[in-house]
Amino acid sequence: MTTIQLPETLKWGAATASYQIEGAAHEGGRTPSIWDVFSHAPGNVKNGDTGDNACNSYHKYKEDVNHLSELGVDQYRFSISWSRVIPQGRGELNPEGIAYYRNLIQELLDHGIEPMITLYHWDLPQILQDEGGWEARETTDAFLAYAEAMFKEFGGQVKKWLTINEPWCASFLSNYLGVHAPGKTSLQAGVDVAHHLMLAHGKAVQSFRELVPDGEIGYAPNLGWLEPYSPSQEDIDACKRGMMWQKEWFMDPVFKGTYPETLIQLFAEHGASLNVEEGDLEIISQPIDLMGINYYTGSLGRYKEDGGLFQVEEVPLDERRTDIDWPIYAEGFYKALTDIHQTYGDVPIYITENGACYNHGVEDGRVYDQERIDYLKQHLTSLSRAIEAGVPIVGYIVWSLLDNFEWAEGYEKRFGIIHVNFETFERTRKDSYYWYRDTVNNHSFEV
Ligand code: JJW
Repeated sequence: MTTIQLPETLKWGAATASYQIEGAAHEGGRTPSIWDVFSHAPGNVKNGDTGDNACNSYHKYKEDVNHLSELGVDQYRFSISWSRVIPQGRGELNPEGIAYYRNLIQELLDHGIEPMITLYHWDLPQILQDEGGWEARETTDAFLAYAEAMFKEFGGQVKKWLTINEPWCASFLSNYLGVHAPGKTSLQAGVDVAHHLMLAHGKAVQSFRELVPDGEIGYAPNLGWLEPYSPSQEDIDACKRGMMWQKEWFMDPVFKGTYPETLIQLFAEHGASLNVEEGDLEIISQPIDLMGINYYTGSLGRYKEDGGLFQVEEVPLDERRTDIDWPIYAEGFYKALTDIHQTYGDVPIYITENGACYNHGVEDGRVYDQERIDYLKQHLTSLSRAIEAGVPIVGYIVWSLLDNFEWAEGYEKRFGIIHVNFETFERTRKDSYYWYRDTVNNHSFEV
């Protein structure tokens, strides 16, 4: 046995997102988001699942905070539903929506758990989508107004903030690949949405400095790792191009104030242009206090002439995959973290999401999810190596506290360390919950 020792100073957390857990879609003055509309349209989500009820955390948040408290984590990362707090997208605040988050925050603080708020975790008010959504530049100002209202309401108690979750998913996966809401399939829409999300991020950061001067803010891009299949320059370049879409496209503008030329040209060859106005990149490259990284998967990558936009094909390492079919590649986590540190410097990093999909059910009151424990051990071992290599990692937040609405995959795909029965909303702690509790309390685990 080997003991993997994490620093005593590392912050531990668990994460969720509003549309994935709250339910109560028609309660408390909430209006539909793009995910309500998308999930209710046939064919978009497996089994026709919707977030109407989800985990019912809108009503069960106290029980959830109790589970967090017994878990012993330092932080809880959750997101605010824009449609709940500003039902018309712009303008008036909804007191019932504000009260829900105020109560949740108070409950967390009463249990000694630090809240970390994500402002945009994909659930744009549908009323704004009807006006063009993130393709419209005006939406960045609606976001700014929403962000400012939240900073004013909650900035006194909440000091850790994230603007945008997984901008690659919210732009390209949602507007070019058509997999997530609003389900469009236009590269131009993907490019426009991506830029507007980053502009919205920058605008919010600017105003955060005045409204929450003692707080910390960042964003949470997702990335996978592609390891060249062979040492050939072709494969090396193919992997670089493949990763550029998630890495450089969403990080260069923030840390360098530029977009990668190679990709601008590639998009242009496919008929899409980048529409940047004077001053945009200065806004986007406002210094941030923390960088969120969401990491789940990686592969070998090999050059392929007809391998899509980037001429790369993924060659999974072996047969080990989670139940959502994503290859397990813990080594890629270490490589991604050291690579980002090398490319972008010393910004403090939170792992804002890492976790595994396994669909175990409850047997005699227990959930035997040893596979999830193994996944977490492997990834925390990579994290430990990255910390030893000097990557400034300050926190690790597991995805997810609860099984929940896994977007286009519906409720079938379970990422929680707590099992949820989606008929009764009963929670059952999995073996991984108890393993994570011990790891959090000991700052170490055995492999
Ligand atoms: C890519 C599907 C090819 C969430 C993807 C689908 C194939 C046409 C998990 N992170 O639920 C990425 N998640 O809310 C945020 N991250 O392609 C949190 N990325 O398309 C978790 C899904 C994802 C994806 C899902």
